[in-house]
Amino acid sequence: LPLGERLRRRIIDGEANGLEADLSEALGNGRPALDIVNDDLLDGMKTVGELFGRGEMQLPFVLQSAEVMKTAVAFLEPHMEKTDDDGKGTIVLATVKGDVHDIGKNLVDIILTNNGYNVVNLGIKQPINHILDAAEQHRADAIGMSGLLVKSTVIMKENLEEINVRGTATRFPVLLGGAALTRAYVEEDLARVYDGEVRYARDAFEGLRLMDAVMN
Ligand code: B1M
Repeated sequence: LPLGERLRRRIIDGEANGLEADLSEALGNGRPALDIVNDDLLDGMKTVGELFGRGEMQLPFVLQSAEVMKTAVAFLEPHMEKTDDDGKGTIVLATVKGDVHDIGKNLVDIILTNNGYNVVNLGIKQPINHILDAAEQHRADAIGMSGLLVKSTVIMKENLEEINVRGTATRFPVLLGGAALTRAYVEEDLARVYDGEVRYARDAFEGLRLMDAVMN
């Protein structure tokens, strides 16, 4: 198989044996680490999601694919481009209550960190009071919430309402991302609910652009 296809298959099959050799080969061919993530690895995860959604793949195998994905990203991370300037701003990042999906959130962390932001990554299943406590404690410039389940889109709405109620001195700008969201739901429906600014990030790079906009 061609290298890109081989990498894609490693994610789908959850096969870590030989993964690092393949990734090294791809890097050796001059491919930027982020392109490998975006073009090959994420494409494999997309297929995993489709197979699982059709009932053609069982959950333990999805978990195995996720583990291989994480190993691959960790291997590639030191090869990603980084800016020299840091301290561009602080964001508190979390996967919302009830949701364990964190691969996308952690990619957002990597991209923002590599581009000069201080990221306070709280992890998964985070209730809004934890997120707000951390945002206040770290004097965050923004809050980022991730969630992949349909029910997480409802949690995000409740979280925005909770930020309104808690009446924090700063109305944190909020970035939302995750596969179950749509731009219209965030920027029309949720924007009506929230007293501050709430924006949708389709991917980690849009997250970076939005964070740059918040800081300007
Ligand atoms: Co889950 N899962 N899963 N799963 N899983 C989905 C989300 C699902 C769509 C699969 C399907 O049915 N086709 C489905 C949700 C359906 C729904 O809600 N209607 C689903 C389900 C049902 C479940 C369980 C309920 C299954 C079960 O137990 N019966 C369970 C839920 C547990 C829970 O959360 N309470 C579950 C569990 C799991 C695993 C643990 C096995 C594993 C997660 C491992 C982990 O993350 N550590 C897993 C996986 C891997 C998936 C799929 C296959 C892949 C997700 C992924 O990592 N994608 C997923 C299918 C899918 O998404 N279509 C699926 C790659 C990742 C890079 O993409 O996170 O979307 P993503 O991030 C993107 C953008 O969304 C964006 O940037 C990233 C790319 O640059 N982004 C942000 C994300 N967050 C952002 C935040 C930002 C900005 C951008 O700023 C704040």
